[in-house]
Amino acid sequence: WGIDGHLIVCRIAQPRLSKAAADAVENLLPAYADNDLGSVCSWADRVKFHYHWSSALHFIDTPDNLCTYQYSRDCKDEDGIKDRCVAGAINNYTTQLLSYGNENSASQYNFTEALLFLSHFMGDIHQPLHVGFTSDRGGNTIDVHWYKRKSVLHHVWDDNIIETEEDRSYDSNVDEMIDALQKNITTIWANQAKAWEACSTTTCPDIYASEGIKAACNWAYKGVSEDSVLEDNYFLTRSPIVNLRLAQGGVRLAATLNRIFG
Ligand code: DCM
Ligand code: DCM
Ligand code: DCM
Ligand code: ZN
Ligand code: ZN
Repeated sequence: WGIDGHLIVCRIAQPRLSKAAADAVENLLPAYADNDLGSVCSWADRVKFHYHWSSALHFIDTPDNLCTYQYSRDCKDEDGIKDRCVAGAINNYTTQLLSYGNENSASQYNFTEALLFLSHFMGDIHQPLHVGFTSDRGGNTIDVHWYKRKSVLHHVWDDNIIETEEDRSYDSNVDEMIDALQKNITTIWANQAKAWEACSTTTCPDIYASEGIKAACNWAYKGVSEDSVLEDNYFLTRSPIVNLRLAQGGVRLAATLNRIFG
């Protein structure tokens, strides 16, 4: 996701935290965040170049046209980095944060960075094209038009659909979009939201990634080819999927943090 997608995920998550998790997050956030997780939800994108190793942790490449995900096949050890994909990163930062508060762990990890990475990657794993095909780099090499403007399919899903929805439905105000999604989570999605949280361990990135590649095949790639013009028909049928994935990302980030700090 771009900046707004990540902001939406973190703003949905933070009010859903238990007292224990909210306290831990407040202690771990840098002072300049002013206890607003949303304000640092894109930190991981800004440090990609400085922490070069981290740039491969924002996505998973799956085999072209297979429309399936398997951890052992798709999240390999590469370039000296173990479990190099967004599902591996979620597992690793979850494990780090589970040792927060333990004696002797204080010097081992930077728990602030672990929280910021986990909060960001929980968003990215819910962007369908962050679990896309290998040869097109998750839609980055597919040139399209978004209405009159040049774009690439990956960017349509990171940013364009969200921006168009904000402009059309929320008077260009992202806070209004966040309010609307939060309202849906407690009303029409309330039963589903319980199921989104379910996870027999602390976090379940393999579930999120499997859903992601299915959504990529069924909605993101479907009907799109090089130089496709994507406009109302695509926007109106895909924006509900974007809304769902943003909501799932926020609910699951909160559920994961609640399990970690519970
Ligand atoms: N981004 C940023 N600064 C950078 C690189 C990326 O703010 N130097 C943000 C804006 C992009 C988003 O990251 O919309 C894309 O991130 P990704 O490429 O991980 O989806
Ligand atoms: N930051 C942090 N924890 C760290 C390193 C950085 O909270 N261990 C914060 C301080 C920076 C912010 O992230 O002001 C953005 O980082 P950068 O300036 O590298 O983009
Ligand atoms: N990306 C992806 N899959 C890839 C390569 C990149 O999902 N195989 C994502 C990371 C960024 C965006 O696409 O969000 C742009 O990547 P880059 O900055 O590497 O062009
Ligand atoms: Zn992206
Ligand atoms: Zn990212």
